[in-house]
Amino acid sequence: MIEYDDLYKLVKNNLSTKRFNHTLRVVERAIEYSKIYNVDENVVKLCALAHDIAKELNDVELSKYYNLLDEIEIVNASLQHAKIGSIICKEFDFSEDMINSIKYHTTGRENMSILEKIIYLADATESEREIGKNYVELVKTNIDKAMLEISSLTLKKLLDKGKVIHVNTIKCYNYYNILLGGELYQ
Ligand code: DGI
Ligand code: FE
Ligand code: FE
Repeated sequence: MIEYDDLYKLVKNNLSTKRFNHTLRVVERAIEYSKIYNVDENVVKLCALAHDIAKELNDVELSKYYNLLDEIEIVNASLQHAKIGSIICKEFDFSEDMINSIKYHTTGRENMSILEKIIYLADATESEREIGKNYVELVKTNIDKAMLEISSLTLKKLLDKGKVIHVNTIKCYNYYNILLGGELYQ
């Protein structure tokens, strides 16, 4: 598998300073969560570092992957980087679970692995996320409730803005809502 320092250089070269600094804050948050949930810190660090690797690819680079996108990803730029990033990560010899943590970091999905949840939630709760940063304690104490709260916030924000909703975003929200017995609104 790729070394952290090599991936660090690669990601740094592919992202703006602003986006790279976000990535480093996600790495920090993901390390915090990995300690609580006993997930291999090196694995978590690599996934957090790579999670937005495809965020700033130009249209020509993105177009190489268009045949692999579904009909919602095709029309929505903010969804493409997760799927395309996960394809790029195959080159780093990432495990299936690591690849999935990149693939589903934007939408989430039903029944996520602990690694997938850590990357999704570290991204949403990094220290400069205006609302998300308030959920750090919840992530540490009840990660599934945090999944419900964060996916609910995302869904509301997207609906308010009239965005197209990916089926995985809905599946994620419903899965954690049912898992918790619909407790969010009780
Ligand atoms: O890449 P980041 O900005 O760090 O964060 P992200 O990958 O979690 O999310 C990128 C954007 O994708 C964010 O503005 C929310 C949006 N998003 C998440 N789920 C959906 C979505 N956009 C649409 N249209 N549909 C979704 O289901
Ligand atoms: Fe992202
Ligand atoms: Fe991100």
